[in-house]
Amino acid sequence: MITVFSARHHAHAPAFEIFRGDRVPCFETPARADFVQARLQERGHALCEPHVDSAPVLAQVHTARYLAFLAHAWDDWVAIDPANAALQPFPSVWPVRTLRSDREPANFTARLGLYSMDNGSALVAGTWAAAKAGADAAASAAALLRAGERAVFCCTRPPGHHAGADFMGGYCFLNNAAVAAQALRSAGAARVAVLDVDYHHGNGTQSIFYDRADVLFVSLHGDPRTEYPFYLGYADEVGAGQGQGFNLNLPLPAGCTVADWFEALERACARMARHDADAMVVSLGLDTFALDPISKFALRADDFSRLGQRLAQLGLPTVFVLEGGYAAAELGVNAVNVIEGFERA
Ligand code: Q9C
Ligand code: ZN
Repeated sequence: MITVFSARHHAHAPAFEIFRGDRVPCFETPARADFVQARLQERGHALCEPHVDSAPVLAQVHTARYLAFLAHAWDDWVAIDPANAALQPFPSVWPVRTLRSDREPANFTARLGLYSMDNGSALVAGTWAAAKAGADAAASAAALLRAGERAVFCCTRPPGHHAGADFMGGYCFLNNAAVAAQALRSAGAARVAVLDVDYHHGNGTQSIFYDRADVLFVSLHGDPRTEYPFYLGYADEVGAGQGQGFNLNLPLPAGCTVADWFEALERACARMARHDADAMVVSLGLDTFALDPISKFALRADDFSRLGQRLAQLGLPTVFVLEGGYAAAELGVNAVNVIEGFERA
C-alpha cells in the first residue's frame, strides 16, 4: 500500500498546550508521524509526496471565512504586536448559546474563539502549512484510489476529525478524512463510507456530512458522557433530513474490553456493508491503544493487525487517514500493523 507523506508536518510543532490551567508539553507532536514514517520505511513500504492541491475540495468541506481565518491567523496574530511571534494564541471567549456567530468580530481573540470548539488546539506559525499539506495528502490519496490503487495511507498530522466546517478543535484544523471522502465523491464515487476508529468521536466529520445520504459516517469511540469531545457522539445521533439513517455512533464505556471493542466493530462493519459504497475512508486513530496516555481502551499491537484484516474484508477501495494516537514510540508499529493486516487479508 502506498503512503502519502509530507515532511511539512514538522511546521506544526507547538511548544505547549493547556491542561488543568497549566502549560504542559503537547501530546500531538511531530515525533508521532516520524515514528510512523520510520516504521513504514523499515518494513519496505513506498512513500510519495502529495501531488494534488486540496483547495477546491477544502472549499466544499470548510467555510470560506474559516479557511481565510486559518490561512492568515498567524500573520494577524503577529501584526497585533511583533512580540506575539514568541507566544501561542489561545481562545478565551466563545459564541455559545444566545451569542451571535454570524458576525465575525475584528478582534483577533474573538475571531479565534468563533472558529474554535476548545482551547486545546495550539496554533503556531507553521500550522496552516502543515495542515494544508495534510489536506493535500488526503486529496492525493483520493486521486490515487480513482487511478486504481486498492488502498492508500495518509500519514498526516495535525489530525483532522474534530475540525468541523468552520471550527478547529482537539488538535485538528482541516478535516483530512472529510477532504478524502469529498474528493472521492467529486471524482465520481456515488457513495462513500467513513469509518472512524479513533478513541474520540469524530464530531467534525459527523457534522460535515450529517444531512447527507451519499456519505455514511460510522464511529466507534469512548462514551461522550465522560470522554472528549463530550458534546457529540451519542447513539441517538442518526443523521438529519436526507441524511437520516446515514450516521451511526457506537459509544463504548471508557475501560471496556478488547472483546467489547471488536463486537462494536462488527456492528460498524455490518452498517458499512449495507451502504453499498464505492469507496471507504478510515479515520485511523490509534489512541485506542492500551498504553495511550490520554485514552481508556485496551487494544494491543496484535489487535491492530486484526483491525486491518477485518477492514480488508469489506472489499472496498480504502483511504486510511492518520488521526490520534499519543503513545508516540509505539505509533509506528501499531499503524503499520493495521496497514499490513489489511494487505495480508
Ligand atoms: N490532557 C485526537 O485524538 N483533550 N484528538 C486532551 C489531554 C483533547 C484528541 C486532554 C483530546 C483531543 C485527534
Ligand atoms: Zn483521538
